[in-house]
Amino acid sequence: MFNLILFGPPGSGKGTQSEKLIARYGFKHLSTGDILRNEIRNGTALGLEAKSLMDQGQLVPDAVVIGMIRTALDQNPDVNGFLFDGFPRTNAQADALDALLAEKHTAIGVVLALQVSKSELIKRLLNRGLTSGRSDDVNEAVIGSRIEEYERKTAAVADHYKKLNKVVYVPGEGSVDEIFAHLSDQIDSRQ
Ligand code: B4P
Repeated sequence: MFNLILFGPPGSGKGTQSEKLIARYGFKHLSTGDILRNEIRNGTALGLEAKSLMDQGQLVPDAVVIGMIRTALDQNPDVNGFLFDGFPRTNAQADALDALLAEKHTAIGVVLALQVSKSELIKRLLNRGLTSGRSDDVNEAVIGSRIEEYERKTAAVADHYKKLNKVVYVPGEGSVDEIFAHLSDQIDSRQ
């Protein structure tokens, strides 16, 4: 089993590249953002709680997303590997993920960290907001809060995995196919 984390700030291309990676490698895609948006669409209590936080650009509580990931891991016992997209976003989430994978006698193989400048992130998210219908993409102040949350709480997750020698930085600017080629090279060299 080979598990990877696609890591980076909001708008760095995690969702975009995940689609291509699951098509090529057959990973099971686990995007906490997608799971949360699905809960919102279905009008669940969890979705309602998440929506108000997401609309302000804040993170959803750790216990909520860790519970979601625990359920998803239990529901997929026979996959070749997981691609974690947008998770973990805090050190508490990273500790929980390591423990959940250890229970299943597996671990994170590599953390691929996309590097994109702040101005490019803002440009991409505002651009996506024109068509995505995502309320967290239309307002520059909310986009700013999401980037601040990343700097305050999520950037440290890279340090957690650096101590384990698992982080590889990949340029996140350029064409989608160029970036995909860099990511694929990293995966191919480990499988
Ligand atoms: P996510 O759904 O994870 O969304 P994201 O960070 O905004 O998006 P992503 O990085 O995947 O977007 P992409 O670059 O692909 O999170 C949304 C919210 O959910 C969070 O703010 C938080 O509230 C909550 N949440 C999620 N997970 C959580 C967790 N674990 N803990 C707590 N809260 C959590 O796409 C951006 C745009 O860039 C697209 O329009 C794309 O077309 C474009 N793009 C991509 N690559 C490009 C390229 N190479 N060149 C030009 N444009 C490109």
